[in-house]
Amino acid sequence: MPSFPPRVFSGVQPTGNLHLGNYLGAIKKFVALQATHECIYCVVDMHAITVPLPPADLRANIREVTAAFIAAGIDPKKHIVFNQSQVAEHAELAWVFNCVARMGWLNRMTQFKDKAGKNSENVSVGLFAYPALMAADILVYRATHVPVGEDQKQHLELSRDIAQKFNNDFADSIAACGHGEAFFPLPEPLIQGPATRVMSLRDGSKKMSKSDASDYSRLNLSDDRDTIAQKIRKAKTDAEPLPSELAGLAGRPEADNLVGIFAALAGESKAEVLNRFGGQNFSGFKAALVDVAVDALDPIGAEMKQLLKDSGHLEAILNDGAARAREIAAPVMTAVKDILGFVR
Ligand code: AQP
Repeated sequence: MPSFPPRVFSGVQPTGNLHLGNYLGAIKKFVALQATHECIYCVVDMHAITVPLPPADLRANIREVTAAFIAAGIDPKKHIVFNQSQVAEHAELAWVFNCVARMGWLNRMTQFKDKAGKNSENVSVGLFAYPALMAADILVYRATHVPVGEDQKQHLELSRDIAQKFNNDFADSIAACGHGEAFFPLPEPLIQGPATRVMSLRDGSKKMSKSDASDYSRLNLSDDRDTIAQKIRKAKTDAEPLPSELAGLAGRPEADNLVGIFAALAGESKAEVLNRFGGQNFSGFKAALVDVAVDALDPIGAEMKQLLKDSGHLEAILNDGAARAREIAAPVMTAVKDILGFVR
């Protein structure tokens, strides 16, 4: 496989209730990667319509995710922040990938099974085809690195399979069109750290999620100090004190989750957190967790509120980002058409 210039791409769905899991699993890493990589961050609104969403909510959510990106520290001038539907090449390449990906591959996607549940005959075709669109999002920029939470690992593997199959199926044409041995890189997931899968505050076996009916299951980026404090105080725990060693977290999903959240927010390892709090009961630990959570989230929430007062400014950021994203995506899509044999 030839080497491709490093480029980061990732996205967040504008489906409302942006939460601590989205922040620690994705957005915080987006911010850090800006120092070392060229980054493209996308509000993936076309993914958001795979489930029913009222247009007014979608519009508000797109602004909310944009505001969260900027408030968390993404620089839209140095890097690219844009909205997926404003760059038509995502949809164009997704169709090509629908014809590259195999039904059997998509049938194995656990997120589809979770989201469709018993209702799989009635969910949208888009929900099923979601991972092919996600592959197009990444590969239309020939991105090499994708920071995501643990839940997206399987979709990333599928993106690599699609890229590999395209490179294999069209190898002769790729070479004949002057693109060498491979047209698409195999994108690498970036999933590290203590909070790659933040769990619900109400149930340590369930992922913290935007769609959980209970607002107490998550810390939203828009929560104020009092709400953050109240949700942490009410978070489910067990009756034992915190262990001093990592092994003591086994079989204690709620304790493990809160320690992981503390570690990620404080920039420590879970072992360091246990070193400090091992043997203590949850009330002292939760009070310290409130402090680190408020320190990390409150400035972001406050800045989001400010930014959301000026939707014109947020839209200008998205328009500028879309124009710059298109400059990268359009020649990639033109090359894909030539490789496929489309007549332009
Ligand atoms: N609980 C989580 N822990 C760590 N990372 C998470 N992410 C989501 N939940 C967690 C990461 O956040 C990024 C954006 O996610 P998304 O909005 O595109 O979609 P999602 O994974 O479907 O998010 P939700 O919050 O769970 O939404 P619903 O309830 O609609 O399913 C991704 O990198 C994701 O890994």
